[in-house]
Amino acid sequence: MFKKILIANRGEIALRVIIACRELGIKTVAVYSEADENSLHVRFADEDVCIGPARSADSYLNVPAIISAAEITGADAIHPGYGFLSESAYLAEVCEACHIRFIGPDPNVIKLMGDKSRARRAMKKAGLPMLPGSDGPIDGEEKALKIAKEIGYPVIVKAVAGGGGRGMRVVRSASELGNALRTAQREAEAAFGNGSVYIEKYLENPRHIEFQILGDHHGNVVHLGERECSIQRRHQKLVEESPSPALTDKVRRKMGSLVVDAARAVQYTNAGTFEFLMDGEGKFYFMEANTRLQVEHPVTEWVTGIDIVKEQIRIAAGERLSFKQSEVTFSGHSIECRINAEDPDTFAPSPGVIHAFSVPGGPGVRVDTFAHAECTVSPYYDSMIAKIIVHGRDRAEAIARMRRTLEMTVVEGIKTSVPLHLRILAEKDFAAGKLSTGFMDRFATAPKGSSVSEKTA
Ligand code: MV4
Repeated sequence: MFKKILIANRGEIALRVIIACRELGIKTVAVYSEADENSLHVRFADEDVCIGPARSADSYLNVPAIISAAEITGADAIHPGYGFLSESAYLAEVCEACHIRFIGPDPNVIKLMGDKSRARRAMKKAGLPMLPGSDGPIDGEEKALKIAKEIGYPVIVKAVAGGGGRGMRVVRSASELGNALRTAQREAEAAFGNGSVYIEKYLENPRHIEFQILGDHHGNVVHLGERECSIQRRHQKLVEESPSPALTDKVRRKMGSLVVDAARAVQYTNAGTFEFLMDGEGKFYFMEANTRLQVEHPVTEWVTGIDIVKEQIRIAAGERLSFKQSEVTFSGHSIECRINAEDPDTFAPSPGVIHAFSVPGGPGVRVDTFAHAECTVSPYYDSMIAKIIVHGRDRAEAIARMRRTLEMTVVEGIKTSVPLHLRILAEKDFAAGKLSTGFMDRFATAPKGSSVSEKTA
């Protein structure tokens, strides 16, 4: 087992990894930017190294600085968390060259899944259900028109290097296709330095359902069920839950086994998430695979009782999975609300100093956060300040638990999304489990000053 792990991240996820290391008896190294000197992840790590100025590009994305910090402190492994370098095949390769274990999949698998069009082909071959689309990147408007005509409008143009919604264009008729192609290519080139795009049939208001898997280095792969993440705005998830209200045990077993077979086909190791779109008839279509630990992993941990971060570490150290698929059981219902430092009506970021911070505990409540009274929410990073995760025997109990927890949450000094979450939970469709990626459209961005909830949450 590793003796010392460097955590190449900040905020709540750096703390989450430190928690797993402490329970496993592994020493930790925090890296931090000049903006994070007083953060809890620095306080609770055994050692810490400043890796640069506040800007992410100069610190949390600085591979030489992170590798140097690992070498200086003698860390055996690097956990990248999520975001930042978590899906960087380059970091994984540099780690390999420096004899530092990267806690994540093999660089070749990261590269495969990072190319959304290649991933599509590989996963189709491995047996996952797909929407009709181009078999590779589009070369020229003529071919695009031909493919779009075959699969039928609407279609969606997506960046090969994309994911998370950047460089996408929905096209509803042939007359729009040329412009959409050029715009998507230009956006993709600017955002990723790679202008390649591909085409898929566009599904209106689908559900977003993703399967969590774990694979070890001995050929064992298991799935930990699904998460429903349909409640999102501008490709930022707001509420996630497990199980999905739309799945039966039978469909979970069927989809789970398809995903496990597909992961095995590419020799997938460590933690992974396979994202699907689900249509109104309950049909699934593979969208993309994420080769990192995800923000919303706690809902899966709570319904399965499996500590995903500990498993990632054990797997990276070469241990076998300690359980079989038949030993993975699902119990109750878990919901996560992402609390962001933002205006609940305009969604504008609201960085600053938090003067008071309190989330009630009680049965079935978990809070993953770096926040505390008098801490600073920096404008340099993601606006998420806390994840509130609840568990109940069933979905109704989980919803009631989340509502009472949010009602008793105190955050003073900055605005937060707590009031928005209370409005989401109060929706009839939410209670009924009628979710889709269009759910948030009903909460149109209000003009500034038009709402009573513009006070501090
Ligand atoms: C789609 C889609 C409908 N049809 N692909 C958005 C993020 C990116 N990873 C893929 N996305 C979508 N791809 C087809 N063929 C709708 C979306 C989409 C979406 C997906 C998941 C969660 C929220 C979403 C919000 C808008 C669009």
